[in-house]
Amino acid sequence: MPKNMLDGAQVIVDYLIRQKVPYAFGLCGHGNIQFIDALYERSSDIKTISVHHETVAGFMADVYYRVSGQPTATFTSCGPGSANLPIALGNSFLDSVPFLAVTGNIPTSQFNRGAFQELYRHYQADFPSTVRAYCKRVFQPTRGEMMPLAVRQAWKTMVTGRPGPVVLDVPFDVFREAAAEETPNPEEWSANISCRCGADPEDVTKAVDMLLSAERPVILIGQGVKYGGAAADLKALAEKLEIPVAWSASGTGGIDSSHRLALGLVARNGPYQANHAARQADILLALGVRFDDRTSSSWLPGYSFTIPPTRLIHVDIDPDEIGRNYPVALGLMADVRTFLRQILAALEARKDISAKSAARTKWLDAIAGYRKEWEAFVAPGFADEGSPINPQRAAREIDAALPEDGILVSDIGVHHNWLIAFCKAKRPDSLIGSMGFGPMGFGVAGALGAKLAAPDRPCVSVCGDGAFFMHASVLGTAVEYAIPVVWLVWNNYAYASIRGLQRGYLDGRELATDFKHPQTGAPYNPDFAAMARSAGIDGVRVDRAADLGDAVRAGIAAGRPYLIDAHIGADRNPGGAGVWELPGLGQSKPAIGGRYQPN
Ligand SMILES: Cc1ncc(C[n+]2csc(CCOP(=O)(O)OP(=O)(O)O)c2C)c(N)n1
Ligand SMILES: [Mg+2]
Repeated sequence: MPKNMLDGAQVIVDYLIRQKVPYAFGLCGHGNIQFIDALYERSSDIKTISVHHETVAGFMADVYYRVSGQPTATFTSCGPGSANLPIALGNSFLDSVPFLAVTGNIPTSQFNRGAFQELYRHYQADFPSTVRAYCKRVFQPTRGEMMPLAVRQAWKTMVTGRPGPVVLDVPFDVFREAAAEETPNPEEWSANISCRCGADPEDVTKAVDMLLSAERPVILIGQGVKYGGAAADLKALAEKLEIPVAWSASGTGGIDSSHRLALGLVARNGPYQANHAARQADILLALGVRFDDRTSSSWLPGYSFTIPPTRLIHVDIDPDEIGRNYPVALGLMADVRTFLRQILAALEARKDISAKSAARTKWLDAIAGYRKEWEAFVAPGFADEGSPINPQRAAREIDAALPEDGILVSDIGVHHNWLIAFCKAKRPDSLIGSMGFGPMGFGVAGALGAKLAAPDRPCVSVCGDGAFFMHASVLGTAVEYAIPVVWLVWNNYAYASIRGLQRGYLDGRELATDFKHPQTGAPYNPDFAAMARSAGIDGVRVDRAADLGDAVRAGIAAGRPYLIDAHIGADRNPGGAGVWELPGLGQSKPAIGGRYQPN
């Protein structure tokens, strides 16, 4: 290599450092040892975390971003090593979270020869086809000198517009080929690009007119509010116009749940006041929301929404999401925060605002009535002292034990449904979950990424027994890197969310959804607390609701990795005012209220 030349791997690592990436998460293989060597060279500038399953690396990178706003990178080998990654890529892609996945591939000189771990039967070195549907873009530089362009374009694609994970697939020889004398300058290529586009000023006026003329307005917030840093402006608008705010599961925490205007989750398992207000709204201002089936009661009118006659103002950075599922009275491609600031500025010039806000009393009083009905409906669950622990009570105990700045990372399953229904998120990152792809293991591994992103904040993973067993390797990673997270294993001896579907939709024909001892038929699981102890981690078992909060507090106070094996009842699902349909199998029924039919 000519003097002063950086090779392909060095260009990537140097560029990551210039982009202030503090961590690379990954797992070795022959296909990426040269990349790891470049990380070794720069180990005082970027820290390498070696995990025990590639998916864990992706989930850590994902949640690191959700907490810190800083994208990081993963590294995986060729063939199976990188083939373990698409679950994490899909998760981040659907939830619009960026990370750079550096995947190894076979040497270009061996393309299409069927070398060890080459996917070649449709196209040479064909990892890009594997991940095409799972990420925002794939780059595959095939010569060293292509690397500077690939790495800067990959980064820019990842962070601009609607963010998402990008794959940089690097053939073996390209890691070591001479690439450049210096890396591209992030100041020139991505740091100064802003995607904070506003809406057309005429449309801003229309939106203001619609909001001011509304009698029953509701604001619905999604992830765009959280990741767009729009929480403060949202609160300002809600308070200025006295408009109640509901959220999709992805928008949880975009407004403090205990704010007087906060309605709660709109979903099949959402509270009565949130669904019943959203479906009666005359104007619905949707900010950075996707209107997926779980938010929308499977798009069945009258449960979560009734659009039309509700007139929808839908604002999103990605126009593909506007008009995907509901017709719009006003669809605006814009950054949510910029849009909110435009609206707030436009309202300054309007005179009649306080009269309009005061006229909202009737609507807010009606909502207060719905809230009362809901609170009476759920009250018994909070008082249940039974064992195994009532799941609604469990959600409340866990939530109450977390301090103001605590971060709860949820996994996927029935526990997630309970958490999003009953945790009172205070901040945009109080309750983190995977909302689009929903892979088991997200919360098990993601909590490690959260803790690295916020070392001073308590980070608790609440995960199913199924998912924890699937990804129990995280215990080793927490020990090896001294990452003091708390795992609360929501132990119900089953893939309970799916067993619930068999019970609800298939006349109780249960198969392959619970964990049983072969001889006795008794519920079976490994002893998770003992498993943790075998890894050098404190592990405790909890059977009583009254002990759950103390266990969480003790885990947080330990300052070391900690596991709580919590025995929680499986036979309940969180009921709400919405429904969910599995086409062909039927619809669930709302647990409170019915279908709203406008006059
Ligand atoms: C990787 C992956 N495999 C399968 C599923 C389908 N699935 C969704 S929830 C669930 C059950 C999870 O069981 P557990 O972790 O014990 O959580 P629980 O529902 O019991 O709270 C399954 C199998 C999934 N989402 N992700
Ligand atoms: Mg379970």
